[in-house]
Amino acid sequence: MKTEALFNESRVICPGMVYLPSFADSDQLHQALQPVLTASPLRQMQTSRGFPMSVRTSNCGTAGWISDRKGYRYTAIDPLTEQPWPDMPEVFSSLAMRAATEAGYDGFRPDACLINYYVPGTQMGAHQDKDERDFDQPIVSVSLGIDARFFVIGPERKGTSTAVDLSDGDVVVFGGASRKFYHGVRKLKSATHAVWGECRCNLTFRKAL
Ligand code: MD6
Ligand code: FE
Repeated sequence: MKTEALFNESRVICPGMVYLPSFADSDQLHQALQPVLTASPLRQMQTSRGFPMSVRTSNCGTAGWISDRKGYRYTAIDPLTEQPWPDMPEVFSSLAMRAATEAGYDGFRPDACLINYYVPGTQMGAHQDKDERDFDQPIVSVSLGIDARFFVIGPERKGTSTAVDLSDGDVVVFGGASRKFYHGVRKLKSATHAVWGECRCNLTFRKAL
């Protein structure tokens, strides 16, 4: 479904990575997220070294991304509840498909949505997303709540970074040449959002399996 564009202008951050400001309906996503988090609550996953991650995480969709002492992978079952991850709400998948199409990636059908919650002072170190099967599929990333500075480096961890300040409702589509670029989120500054409170929620939609 192609709808009227809600954003002011889109921008290519680096080859294959498209920024769609104010593309998402934050209130609608907030509402749809609540039953998901009741079914599969946010939790601090363990890194492979046994440390708790600073962000709190959950998932919805047929596959969910997890981290534990055995490493990173996608599972069909939530290890906390021992039940399948909650279904991906229709408003989530339709938004992700529209954003991918807008960015030039037609036919994207996400099966996994990783939900990350940040509070002020937390960050996400430089990493690559490479646990998915098909790197021809993009990742659609939705920023909700308080602002954060997202950075992207390149195919190597070392090097100069390009930063983008992401606000509530902003979407970044990450694909093509930049699909495996190192990226992360700088330490969040204190702020409060009217709906999301003192936190930032990032939804990343993937075709994992
Ligand atoms: C974040 N995002 O924005 C972290 N990964 O909180 C990611 O790690 C990310 O934005 C893959 C593709 C897009 C992303
Ligand atoms: Fe990532």
